[in-house]
Amino acid sequence: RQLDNFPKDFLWGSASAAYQVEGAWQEDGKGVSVWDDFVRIPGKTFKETTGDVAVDHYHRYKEDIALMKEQGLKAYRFSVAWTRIFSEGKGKVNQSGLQFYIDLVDELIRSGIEPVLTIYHWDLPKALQEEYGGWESRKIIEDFTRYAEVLFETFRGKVHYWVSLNEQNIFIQHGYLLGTHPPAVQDMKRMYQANHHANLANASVIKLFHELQMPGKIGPSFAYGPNYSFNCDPNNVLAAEDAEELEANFWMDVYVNGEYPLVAWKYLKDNGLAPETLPEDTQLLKSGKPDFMGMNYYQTNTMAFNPLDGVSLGKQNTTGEKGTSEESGRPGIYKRKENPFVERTNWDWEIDPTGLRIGMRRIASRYRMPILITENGLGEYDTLTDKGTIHDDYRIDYLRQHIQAINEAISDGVTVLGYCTWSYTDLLSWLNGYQKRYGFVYVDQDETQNGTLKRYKKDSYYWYQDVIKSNGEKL
Ligand code: GCO
Repeated sequence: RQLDNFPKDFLWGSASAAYQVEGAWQEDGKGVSVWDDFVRIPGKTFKETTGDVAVDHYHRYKEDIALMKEQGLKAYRFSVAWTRIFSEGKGKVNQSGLQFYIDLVDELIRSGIEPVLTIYHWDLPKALQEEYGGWESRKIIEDFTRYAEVLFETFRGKVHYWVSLNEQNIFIQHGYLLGTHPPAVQDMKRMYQANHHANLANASVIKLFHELQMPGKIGPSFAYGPNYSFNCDPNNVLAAEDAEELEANFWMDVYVNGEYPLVAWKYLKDNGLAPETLPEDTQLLKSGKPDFMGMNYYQTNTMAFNPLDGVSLGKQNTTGEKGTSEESGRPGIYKRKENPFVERTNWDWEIDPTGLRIGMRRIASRYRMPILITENGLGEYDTLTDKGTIHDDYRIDYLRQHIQAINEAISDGVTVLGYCTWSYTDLLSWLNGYQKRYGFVYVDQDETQNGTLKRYKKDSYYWYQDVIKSNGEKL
């Protein structure tokens, strides 16, 4: 089959997040975030790693952007740390914190790189968590909207691509169900309530963006793992549909249509899990429709029927060893199984490029909206040779297959604005420390956080350079 070309203005990008790269956790008036706090609780992260220094992007952003420019990168997705703008989450703007992002954006623009700004990538101000329980209170809506407004005013006309919330489904489920992210709660009822407020906050910010007639586009980044049925047993097919309803449509339907999906809502009601809502909520949710769907893609989920006395939550694999993820699911509905048809990474993540194409088609046909791939990449161990090179052919293979899948999705009729690999430089993996590397640029930061922080280009850096130059022809 003859594939379509990538669009001429396709954004060949790469991504990062403030807490994972910046460091400088107490500099220039920055306040404390829930993550600054959480990583200090013994046993929460791999070998107690923190983002205090991370890869020191705060001081080395010029060097990092110079590498992007040399590579020919078209777009760089980064996030703003809320606590640099408002140290306590609200009140008076901290000008020196804001200045860092003004300088960063200016440097990107000077280098011909389109900034893609993520407003929230999980680093909630600790002050708001303490004052009113963060996402568990409706007060968050006003504070989050004010914070976004400052960014809109500051970067109007400079930043044209905005991501509202990054992976709401992940930070909510890890924070309130699995307990592996702050605030480390394990309570489904509270989870759905916090999630409802996040939906409202998200809609409020998108609504404001449109009211202000901001030039550009805004959308959330959803961590989408399309659900497969384990086989053609109708009970397993139903399980996969239920998983799609409760784990995917449950978020994306609200973003796009302002309404929870039918089957999921009934399930929540019947199980006493439905969030409290106000009559005016629907109107707000409906007035915050995104311009695109940001899709973070790593893997798919294979689902089978789960009996009432079956598995519930599984343990998260943070050890870095293969085969340590346990089955997990919802009793009476579905459970996750290993997919026998795909390979796995060293962190037990399934490698499934076709799943990316399937997910993109589902989004495009259900919501009729353009997609920006805001994350996709391979977390692996890398070896720095004596010559200062890194031969990461496994990463090249991974990215090549996924770009191919995007090309196929485009040829299927999906509108795609761009592709941001995760990540640009190596960075802190929230729970896996610095050994799990995703970047094109290797950073000498070891497990004990005693690296030189020196940057080295991996083989994938040069490979992506050619991909960009040829607009996806040379894979
Ligand atoms: C990790 C994760 C992250 C996420 C990203 C989500 O290893 O910690 O893969 O890097 O992909 O932060 O938006």
